Amino acid sequence: MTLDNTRLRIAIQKSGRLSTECQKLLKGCGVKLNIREQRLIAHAENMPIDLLLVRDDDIPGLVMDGVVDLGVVGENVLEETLMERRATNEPADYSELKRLDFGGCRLSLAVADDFDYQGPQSLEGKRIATSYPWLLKRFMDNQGVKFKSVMLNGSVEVAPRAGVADAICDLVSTGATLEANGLVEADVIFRSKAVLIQSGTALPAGKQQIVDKLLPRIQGLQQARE
Ligand code: PRT
Ligand code: ZN
Repeated sequence: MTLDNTRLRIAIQKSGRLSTECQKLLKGCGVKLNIREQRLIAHAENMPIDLLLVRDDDIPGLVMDGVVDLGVVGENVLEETLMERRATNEPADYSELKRLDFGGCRLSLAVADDFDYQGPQSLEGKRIATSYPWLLKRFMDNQGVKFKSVMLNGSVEVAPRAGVADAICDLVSTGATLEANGLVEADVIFRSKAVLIQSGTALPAGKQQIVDKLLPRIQGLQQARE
């Protein structure tokens, strides 16, 4: 399957916490999808829309590089990518079309339940495991606290027990994962929801028309759920 550049390209998470809601959102907008396992691309049957099914971490970059026109991603991943790209002088333009009503979570500092946490200063000189080094650094810089970042892409919550770090900075929704690992939430550093973003460059008229059709439908769907 190939991509036709006259069709609106939307990147969504292939499988994970955002994928079901994203597909529901598109269906709710009247987009008929035929998503097959293992396929990277899905063509809408009734509108000139192609979906790219990818890892969530790749979505902001695909939008900012103009590889896709739209993307749905968590603000946590968006903001982290933005900070990294700005620091490395990579393209970082995009516009936010809509904050969505799913994917809610918070990025929080957490420590072992026997750690005497008196505020971010308690982490001075400590090792903090995270998948979000830029968001963590911004928060700690604002607090004037120096620390060592331990970059982990998964299993962040086991780092303190494994002796790899003194604290963690990870996503939390119910708090069950922290509790199961003997950790307590110490400070929230970022609150996130899923967002719909668009590439920074103007779209050709045909594609823009589709976006203008989708947006009020999304608005309507979200209002109906409120
Ligand atoms: O494979 P791919 O890279 O696409 O997926 P992923 O595993 O990186 O992401 P995924 O599917 O876990 O999450 C996608 C997005 O969902 C995140 O970037 C957030 O914007 C949002 N989201 C909402 C969450 C959570 N809630 C969440 N609870 N992402 C992750 N978690 C994890 C958290 O990391 C921790 O391991 O769930 C655990 C904590 O959950 P609770 O309920 O026990 O507190
Ligand atoms: Zn990911």
